[in-house]
Amino acid sequence: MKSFSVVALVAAYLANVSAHYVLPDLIVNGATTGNDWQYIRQTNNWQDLNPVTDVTSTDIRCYDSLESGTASTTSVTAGSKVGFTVYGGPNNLYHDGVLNVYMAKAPADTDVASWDGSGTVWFKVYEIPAVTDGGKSITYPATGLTQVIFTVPSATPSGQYLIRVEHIALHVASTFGGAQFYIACAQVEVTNGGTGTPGPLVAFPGAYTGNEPGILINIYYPIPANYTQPGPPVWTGAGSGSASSTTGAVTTTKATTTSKATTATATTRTSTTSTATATSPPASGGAAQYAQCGGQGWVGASTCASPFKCTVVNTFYSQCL
Ligand SMILES: *[C@@H]1O[C@H](CO)[C@@H](O)[C@H](O)[C@H]1NC(C)=O
Ligand SMILES: [Cu+2]
Repeated sequence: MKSFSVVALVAAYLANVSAHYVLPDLIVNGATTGNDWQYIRQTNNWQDLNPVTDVTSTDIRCYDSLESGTASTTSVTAGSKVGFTVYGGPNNLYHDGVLNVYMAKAPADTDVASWDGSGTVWFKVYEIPAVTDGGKSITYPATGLTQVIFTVPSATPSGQYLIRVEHIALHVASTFGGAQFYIACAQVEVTNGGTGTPGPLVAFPGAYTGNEPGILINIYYPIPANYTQPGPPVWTGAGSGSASSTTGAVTTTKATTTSKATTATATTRTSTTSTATATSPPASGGAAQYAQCGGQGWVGASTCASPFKCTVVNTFYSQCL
């Protein structure tokens, strides 16, 4: 958290007794870009770090109802890796829980910076479910992450998007409203996009009722024999058209705010090194540990790298375990 004042740091430190967190910085191709809340909408909990627990509130979308919405938009290449940093006490996704990343395309005539993300417009691009083994144990690969990194599907059409990350902490989720949602929304312009049709689409609020088996759950006893990840299946873009080349070009537009006047400093940084990122499943050797390897609609790799086995988690998701 780079731009916190000392007062804010102390306030945040005091709030840390309950081990909460925020996701304030965008990562583009492995590098943290801009300042805190520059490309990510400042969330209501930027100081107290408290989660959203009401899945029917509009704050389940981007958790920014009390903030003024001054984030900038930065470019990301379709097919490239994008992510969020984690700040809190400690600086990681501390609680046992699961993670989802959704994207939503702003209407063609609307600047994403002034778009609220309402409507049935969100599709899932990434998830990290809990891992179960029939009741002996349950583990959470998302827990402890200091950053969340995922690939923007190369078939994603070019245009302006919100990217919404949610970590669903399940440590007190055994009563209704107990699950804690740690949320952030980034503003990006996807370039070099493809011709896919993202879906299935859901709305926030609307995607969850709070009664889902993966949200209203006692994770301790009895140990869940299986886990159902909340939300629709991941859209990988597999099978859809994608951009002809991946150049790894990054264009960053920084809006530097000085007092009340806004001085827009356009900084264009184009990487000349070709860093074609592998977005398709490995041709040989199979998918990595924890990677998806099957499920309804899945058309990616169905084999796992040794020694992992493709294991059915639910109808929509099989995973290399
Ligand atoms: C486990 O699977 C059963 C049968 O499909 C389902 O009813 C239950 O909700 C699942 N439990 C969780 C925690 O997802
Ligand atoms: Cu907490």
